[in-house]
Amino acid sequence: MTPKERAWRVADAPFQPGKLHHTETIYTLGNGYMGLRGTFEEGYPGAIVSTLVHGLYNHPAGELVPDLVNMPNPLPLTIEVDGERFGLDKGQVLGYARTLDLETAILSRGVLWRNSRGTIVAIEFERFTSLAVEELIVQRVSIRPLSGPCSITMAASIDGTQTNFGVTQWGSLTTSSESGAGHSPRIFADGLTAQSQYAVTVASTLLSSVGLVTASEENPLQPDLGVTVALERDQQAIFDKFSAICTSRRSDSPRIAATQILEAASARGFDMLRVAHCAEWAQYWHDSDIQIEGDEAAQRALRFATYHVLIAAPRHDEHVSIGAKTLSGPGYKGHVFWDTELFMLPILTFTQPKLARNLLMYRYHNLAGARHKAREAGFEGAMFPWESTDTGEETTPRWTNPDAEGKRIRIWTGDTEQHISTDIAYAVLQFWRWTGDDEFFVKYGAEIVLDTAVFWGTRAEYQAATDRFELRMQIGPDEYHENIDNSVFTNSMVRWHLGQALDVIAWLEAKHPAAAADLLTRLGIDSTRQDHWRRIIAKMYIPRDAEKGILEQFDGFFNLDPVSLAYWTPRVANMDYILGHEPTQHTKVIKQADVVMLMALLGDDVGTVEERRRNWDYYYPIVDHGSSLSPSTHAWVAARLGLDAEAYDLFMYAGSIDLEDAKGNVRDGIHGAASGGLWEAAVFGFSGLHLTNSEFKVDPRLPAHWRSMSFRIYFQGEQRMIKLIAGQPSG
Ligand code: IFM
Repeated sequence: MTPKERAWRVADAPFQPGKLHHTETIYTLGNGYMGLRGTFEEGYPGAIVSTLVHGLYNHPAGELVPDLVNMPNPLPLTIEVDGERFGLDKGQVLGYARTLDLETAILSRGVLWRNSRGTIVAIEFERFTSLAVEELIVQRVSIRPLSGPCSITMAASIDGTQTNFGVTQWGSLTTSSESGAGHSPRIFADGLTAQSQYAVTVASTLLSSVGLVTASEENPLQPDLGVTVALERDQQAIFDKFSAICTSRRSDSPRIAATQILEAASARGFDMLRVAHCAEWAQYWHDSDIQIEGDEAAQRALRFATYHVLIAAPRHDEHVSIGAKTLSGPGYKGHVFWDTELFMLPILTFTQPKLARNLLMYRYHNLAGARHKAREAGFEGAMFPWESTDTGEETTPRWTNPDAEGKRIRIWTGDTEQHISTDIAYAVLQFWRWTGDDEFFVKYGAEIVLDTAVFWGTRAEYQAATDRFELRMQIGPDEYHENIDNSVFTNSMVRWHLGQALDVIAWLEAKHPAAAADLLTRLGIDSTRQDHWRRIIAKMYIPRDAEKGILEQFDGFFNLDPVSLAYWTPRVANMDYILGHEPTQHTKVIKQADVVMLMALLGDDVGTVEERRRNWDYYYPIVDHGSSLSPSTHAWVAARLGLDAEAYDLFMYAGSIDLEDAKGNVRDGIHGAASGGLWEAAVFGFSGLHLTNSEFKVDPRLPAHWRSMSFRIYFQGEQRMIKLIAGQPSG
């Protein structure tokens, strides 16, 4: 590979079955509408096949929570060479190379395969989920006999038997085929989800450069399009499969919509579809790429991370959001967490503001669910769910699935990990300040910021004995400690949030008095409530050891049992797995950036560099990085504290979580927050991008061997280029 190719490509050769699930995840394709896991066209034993569409949830009977529906699989291509079925677990694989080109979002694979009779063929696969036509999947296979003439049978099918690990989502699912004059035959799977009642059509057509394609419905729920051809040695046969996935979330008749997409795709043909797709990707990269000179590995990791946020970001739909595992696998059932707003959103706010707005609108449209959750818990305002789907209601499961001994663990995050309401407000304010999108803010954003403030105003508890406000029964970012009192992170963020809310009111009243009056009346924010917020701000309790100048992560944290992480080394398993869920709660080991997360978000507001450094010195040695959200945040803060070596190591660690499967769990899907977090570590950490009163500034701390780092951002509607050159100070 050339240096350019190395910086843009993720590849594997030879085939390693042990890495099957890892590579399925990292080779996921997507276009902000659907995610198509990188499984093989011909299948492989044990493969985790997954085709997910944003917003298409269903809550199956007997399951704890809703899940993203695993669609009928549109990928299958069965190839027979002289009657023998091709597969990487069959015959002899003489050559294999697979490449995801991040620049064009095209996955390709070349295989040299010999069947048991000695016939050798070269097979080339290519596929993409079109960025120009979101519902469209494009596949091409070319086959060339190398050892002599042979017969090839190609069958392109839709697998309607696909489930979510054995759980079916369909109330009804039927398959059919259509062979009409003037078009190549088509096959269909039409389904209606059992609980959520979404209608779905998956449709495919197959174009062959040789032979006549016919449809068959011989296999129940697996219709196929087949063609058998006799090829001379070196004669190439090309098969193009186009598939469309349409749902009633977008069209009244998904079947008609899918048919029209296939007709249009067949008329344009593979090459034109590819050109249109690549043109859209070129624009994506023009806006969102970070270029690093002097570090190929970091460059590739950043592009890989950026790619995975971009393929997951909804482009034309403001009623859906990105789940923690994007659309790349079954993890967390497609549920949306704070990962989106605090980790994945910034890259979009700064480089693709229209897409960031879509994601924030998802929260706006789901305010009803947040208000419902607050009311149910006895509060006012809006308390966003810890895990969210298409309804906006809380969808965190209350229990884990039973283990081998039938034991279940209570999951508390849906009840008490409440900081998400402030995290969302933080993201709205960040978006507004950087984009200057007053129209969004006045109409939608302010309502999110203010109604979540209303919630906190009723949630904060006044303790007369100490004359202070407290927040009890919380889970901070460090989920190893549940239902604790006075999380420094949460209390500090809430204090900050209420202060911002008061500023927002003042701004609205000055600039948009009519809108202000309407909003404040609707949300019941009168002067008494505002005075109450001022009291909370003045008297919010923030636990700290004043003598040592260190924040105490929550009440009683300093008295917990110390644990030496060095003792438990080398270690891939998380500490709560090693020590046990309950015992870990009594230790001073933390799951992820917590006080450090606060320092990332609020920077100087948390203290001087020296004060923050003291906190870093205390918390860094006890962090387990048991969550993929942790290393990138640490890298960001380390860079700001001038800890250059740590910053770079943590940055590369964050970059390896998915690319190298550093935590051994990528089979479940991409860690979307680790991807977005890598961009944050580069931009907020290494470049030091920050806002001053009316402009932005950088304060670079580039890793010593980086010659330069360049990127574009949108600031107040205008695209700006930032180029940082090693050794050159810039302010
Ligand atoms: O949101 C995170 C949380 O911070 C740590 N556990 C996993 C969640 C989803 O990524």
